[in-house]
Order: sequence, then C-alpha cells, then structure tokens
Amino acid sequence: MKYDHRVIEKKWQQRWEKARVFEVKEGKRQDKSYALVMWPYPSAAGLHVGHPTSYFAVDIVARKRRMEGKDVLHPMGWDAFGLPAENYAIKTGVHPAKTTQEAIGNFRRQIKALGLSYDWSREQDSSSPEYYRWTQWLFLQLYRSGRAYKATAPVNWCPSCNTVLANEQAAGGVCDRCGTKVVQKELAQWFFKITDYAQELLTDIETLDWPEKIKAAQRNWIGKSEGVEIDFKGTHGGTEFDVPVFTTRPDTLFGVTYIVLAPEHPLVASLTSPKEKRAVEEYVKKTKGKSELERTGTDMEKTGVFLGAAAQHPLTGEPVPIWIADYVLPNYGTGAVMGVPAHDERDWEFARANGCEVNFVVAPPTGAPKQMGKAYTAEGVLAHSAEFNGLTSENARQKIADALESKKLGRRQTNWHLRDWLVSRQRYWGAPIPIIYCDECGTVPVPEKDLPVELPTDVDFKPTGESPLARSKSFQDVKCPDCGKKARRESDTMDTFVDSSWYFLRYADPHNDKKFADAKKIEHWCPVDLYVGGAEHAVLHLLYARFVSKALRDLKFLKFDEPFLTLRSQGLILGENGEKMSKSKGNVVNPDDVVESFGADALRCYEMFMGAFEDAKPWSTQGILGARRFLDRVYALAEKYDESSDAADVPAVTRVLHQTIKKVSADIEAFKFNTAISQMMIFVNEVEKHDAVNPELLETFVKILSPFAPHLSEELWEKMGNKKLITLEKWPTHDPKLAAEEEITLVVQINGKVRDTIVVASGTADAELEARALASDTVQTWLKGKHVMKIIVAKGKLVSIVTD
Ligand code: ANZ
Ligand code: ZN
Repeated sequence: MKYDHRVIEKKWQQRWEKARVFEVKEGKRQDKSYALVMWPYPSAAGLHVGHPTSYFAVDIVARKRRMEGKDVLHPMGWDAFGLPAENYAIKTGVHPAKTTQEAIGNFRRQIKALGLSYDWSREQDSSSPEYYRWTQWLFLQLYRSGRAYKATAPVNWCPSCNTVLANEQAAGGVCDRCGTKVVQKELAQWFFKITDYAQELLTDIETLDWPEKIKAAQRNWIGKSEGVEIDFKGTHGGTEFDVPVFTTRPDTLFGVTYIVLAPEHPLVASLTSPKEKRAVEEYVKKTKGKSELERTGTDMEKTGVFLGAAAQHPLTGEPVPIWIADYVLPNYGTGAVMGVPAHDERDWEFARANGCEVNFVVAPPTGAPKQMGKAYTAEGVLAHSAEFNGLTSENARQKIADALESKKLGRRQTNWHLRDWLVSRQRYWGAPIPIIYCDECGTVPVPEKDLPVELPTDVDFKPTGESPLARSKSFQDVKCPDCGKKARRESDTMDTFVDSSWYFLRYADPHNDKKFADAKKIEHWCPVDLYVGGAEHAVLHLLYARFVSKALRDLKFLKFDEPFLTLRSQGLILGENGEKMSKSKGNVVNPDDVVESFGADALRCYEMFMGAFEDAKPWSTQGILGARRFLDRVYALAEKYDESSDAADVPAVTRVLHQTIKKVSADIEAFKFNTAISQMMIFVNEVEKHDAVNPELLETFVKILSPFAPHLSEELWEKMGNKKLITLEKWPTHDPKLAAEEEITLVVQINGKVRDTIVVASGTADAELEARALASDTVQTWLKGKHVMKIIVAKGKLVSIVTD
C-alpha cells in the first residue's frame, strides 16, 4: 500500500504554517533549546542534496526537543552578500540584489518543501539594510574600542577576483574562491584585532563539545609557539649589530652552523658585503614574486645567498655565517632563524643545497648511532654541547634559556601564528564600512544614528582593484559628521565573514530596530545549544564568531563568550559514482526531483540512514527506494490499526516498542540517526508478524517516527482519529521493565573475527538479527569505509558479515 506523498506533504506543510507551530516565544530559560544550522549562501544553482543533511539532522533534534516540552529556537536565514552574485553581475549586468533575491526565493521554496520546522518569522538576510545596519554597528563598536584599525600591510591579493583575501581564505597559497595563485601586495586595509584574543581562543577550545578534528584545526591555526629569542651579535664594517632569532629548540643551540634572515629583513642591506651585493639584490627581487606556499612548501628547493658577514655564537663565541633565504618569512618571529641542519628538515635541505656544515648535538635517547643521512628532528640527549652534555632536550631547553637570560643574550618568548583578521574588501556586494575621511578631522566613524550606510545602486561593478563604491557619486557625496565640510566615504566593504560572525544573535530578536538585539532576549536564547554545518568552516567562520562573542562580552553586550556549545559537522554527500558532486561531472542530484518522485520524508529518512552523520557517503538511487519502501510499510501498518482491539496487546511488540523508544531517544541526541532508523525498522518487522496490534503501541511508534518523517506521521496520526497535530504531542518515554526480555547473546563476526556481542531476545528472526548486527555502533565502526558483500545468520545466534 502506497501513500501519495505529493498530497500529504503539501497538506501538512500548510497546516503547520497556518497553526504557526514552529514560531517560538520566550518561556522559561531552563526550557529553551537553540538549534541552528549554518545559514547558507543562496547560490543561483539552488540547493543540492548535500545541503539538507545538516538541516534534517538539526530538524530531527529540534522536533524531538519540542515534543519534550522545550521552547525550541530553530531559525533560518541567508548569508546573502558575496562574490558569486557580484561576478555574475560583472558578466551579465544583472544587479546582485536581483539575482540574490531570486536565489533566496528559490532556496526558500526548496527548503520549505522538505518539511523543516523553522520559525520563518525570524528569517534574516545579511544583504538587507535592516541586517547590515547592525553589521556596521558591530564594526563601530570594534573601532571605538580599538579592536578595528587600518594599517598598511603585505596582504594576499587575488589577481583574478581583484580583491584582498584573509589569510584564512588564501591558506593553500591560492584563492579559495577561484583557485588563482595569490600574490602579496602592500596595501592599507582594515583589520580586526583577533590576536588580542589568541590565548583565550585557545584555552576555551577545551570547554567546547565540538569534533576533535575541528578543535585541532583551530589550535593549529592559532598556533601558540613557546620558545626563546636568541641574540646573535657581531660587527660588520665597523658597526655593531644584533640579529635576534626565534627558536623553539634552544637545546640545539650548539648545532647552529649559520643564521638566515628573511630577504625582507631590515638588516639585509647593511650586512651585505660589497662583493655579494649583486647576488643579494637579485635574490631579494626574485623573492617578491613568490607566494608563501612557494617559499615554505616542504618539497620546494631551499635556495639562499651568503651576505658576506658573520655573527658570534652567543655561547661559544664562534663566528656564524649569515645568509638570506626565502624559506624564512619576514612576518613571523623575528624574521630570522638559527640554522641547525642536523635537527631540522628545512635546514638540512638548505645546508645540503648550499654546502653548510652539519653538527649533530642531540642523540636519540636509545643511544642508537646517530643517522647521518638525514636530520634527527626528535628530542634526545645533548652531545657536543659543553656543560649541557647529557641533559635531555627538555631539561636543556630550560637550562640554555636560563643561561641566555642571565647573560642578557636571550629571553623566553611566546609567538602566535594567528594574524589579525583582514576585513576590508575592494568589492561592491558587501556591507559598506561605516567610516568617513575628512581633510580636517581625519578618520571619522559614521554616527550610529546615521546607520545603515546603504549600498548605492549607481555602481559600475567592473573590478579594477579599486572598490566600485569609490566610483559612485551618490555614495561619495558626503559631509563630515564632525565639521560638516566636504568629506569622502570609505569605499571598501566588509568581508562576508563579518556578517556571519554575529547572525546567531540577531535570531534572538530579529526585528529590533533600536538595537542589534535586546539584551534580555539574547540572554534568554543564547548561546546556541546545537550548531551544525560543514567542516570547511573549521577555522574561518567558527573562529571569527568566537572572537566576536568575546569582544562583545568585553564591551558588555554579552554575558557569555562561546557562541556554539555543541557543534557537529556532516560528511559530504558524494555523487553516485563516489566523486564529489559537481555540475561539471554531471553527478549533481537535485532535491526537487527526489521530493517530487519519492517525497520529502523518504529523502529525510534516506539521508539520515545513509551512514554515520560525519562520514562522506555516495548517493544511491537504490537507497532512496529502500527508504521509501520502509515508509510504505509504515503506512500499511495503519491497516493493522484497530481501535477496538484489546486482544492484540502482543508482549513482543510492546517489548520492541519500548526498546525502540529508548534507542531512538538516545540516538537522536548522539547524532546516530542511522542506527535510530535501523531500530525503527526492527519495530516494523515485529509488528508485521502479527494480525492486529494494540492501537496505543502504533500511536506511540508514530510519535517517535515523526521527527524523521513528519508529514507521513501527521497523516497516520490523523487517520488514527487524533485531532491535534502530532508535532504538539509529548515525546514518549520507555519503561525499562517492558523493554526487558528473555535474552541470548548474539555474536557478530566480520570477516571471521568476533567484533561484537549483542544481547537479543531468544527466538529473534534471522532478518532481525541481521538488522540488529548492522544497528550496532561497534559493528558500524568496523564497517567504516568497507562494503558489505554478504551477511550470513547461523542458528539464531551468530551473524557473520563479509566485506570487500
Ligand atoms: C632552530 C631550530 C632547530 C628550529 C630545530 C626547529 C628545529 P613554530 O613552531 O612554528 O613557532 N622559524 C622561526 N621563525 C621563522 C620564520 N620567520 N620563518 C621560517 N621559519 C622560522 O616554529 C618555530 C621554528 O621555526 C623555529 O625553531 C625556527 O626554526 C623556525 F632543530 O630554530 B627553529
Ligand atoms: Zn571633518
């Protein structure tokens, strides 16, 4: 028996909307739950089936928590500024506002067809003046408190997008939008002082319930590095000089055979002897064209030039030749390093290429002979290091640091890899930076009462490197807010990551036109309890939002400082062929088609059943069919529904039902949606064995199915004679006594090895034993990345799985 999803799904979507069941008001703070997915960029291509994985997951949690009596804040909105719309405008002349609104309309329609329980009354659009007014307000707060500043700095420039990029957007040495090689340029740009929060951003990671991988990515990006700055002094051409170097390995100090300055180092010119001048100047020039990746990549040739000068080793007094090399970066540490080829791979490569000496001074702790064929980079025991011989690396680091400090030839130093956040962009489709330049008064922030600084429409988008806003007359025509004289506006716009650094606050009070959000409302709803989105945001968005929360806390606007308490990130959905879905590969699946053919409920159940939430998994048409068949079977159960039946209180069904309530409740919170669905399948298998079933059992089952297949569940609920929405019902709880059963221990083997034992009811049918085995988390862990070829069930107590 099949159900008509086209009729059913529309019907319930309309009922929910009419009853405004998902709109939420402030109740008791302890009953609130804020569940959020990262707001999407509304691309012209529309939604693909990868987007809704996270939407479904959070929706399932939201629906369950709502049924548990919580006030669930579950909003949706649009990260609507950004380059694609502007680039499209450059190509076609269609204004970005128009394409963006069309894309939003399409996204909204697609999302609404999926049965997601959003409170649409709170919808946000980062490109609307009502929204970006507060993005500008945020800029002003940071500016006034010294956390936003303008500075000339070498910046990453994408010659194709014609704009600067944040370090985070140029991580691989290429533009993360278009893949073009990034070049360095000296430009005056706006920065946010995220580095002020480096330690706090690092420390507080430990308090977060986030995937370990994402936490590690943030730690790594912040990059705290504890070491020593060591002075290498000397005289050159009659004048004294001092080259401090930063090292994390002072224990290798006796292995130094040269020092290297970055070609940009301020001492290069004065330390170059006349004989080397030409070669040095040429090398410095060559370096200018190189990206950071080209300079530091491990497989890059380590080039360099000798300056013709030497410094004194701080402890031995021996002369140490001074070189320049592009693998040393000007903007980290002191822009100079001590070369220890015996114990550092890059130095090893450099020494080999340039004929420098190699001195081993750290021996492996096992006493094994030192390897001369490559650098020994691990720690060990010191040798050839005067009075420090025999010390472990760890002890030697302290002792040598002490010795240097007492001689005033060094000091302990902590460095950070984190750089300030570059937020200005020379583009049109973003929030204008609310600053005015006046010849008399200098840099003047736009008064808050004059916000928003609206984007003008008389703009030529052509990217020239200069911001398009600089060429808009209506925009530039402005009076100084302080003295009233003719002035000009800042023409750069903000990085779209500024828009998304605070949007979760706006959902708490979405239509406030006096404040970015009312303090009481923020306190009621925030922080976000559950946040879900792609792992590609591991550093950018997630770090920026944490920084902005901490800055707003210091400005007394927030009482908390971590925006997202629990974070989960979904795996990619790949094409049927296992490759990444992309237009060019022709393997993109459009959710519209799936919803049309199989229904939103089938899509929801399928995507949640495909595998572990955080794993990448290929799309399968067979799989969606399977999900649909399961729902058809559930629909057919309604035939077994007999209101008058009392003889039908089958103990086995009751037992499985209570087990199912227990497992589904726990699995939803643990983001194990696939095993929750397996358990619901076990329940359906059990019911199908019996002619009639106590109606209460089925009603309870439909409740726990409802977060997964909300439309079908409402329909069945209504068929069962209920007048109110199932969405408003109470979430069932299980009775441990009823869930208990006569048990045997089922053994699960994978490729002949015992991997799990599961307690099951004796006499359980083979098909169910198989389902049980597959529903086990342990078994799923063992099956990760493998394909099941065969499953054999033996004698009701052994399941044997064979994989490729
Ligand atoms: C000598 C040494 C010996 C080093 C050894 C390492 C191993 P992190 O952890 O990233 O802070 N370094 C310092 N400044 C640099 C710069 N501006 N450009 C390129 N490299 C630089 O790395 C610190 C290490 O990176 C420092 O410790 C230095 O090399 C190098 F067996 O000093 B080390
Ligand atoms: Zn002025």
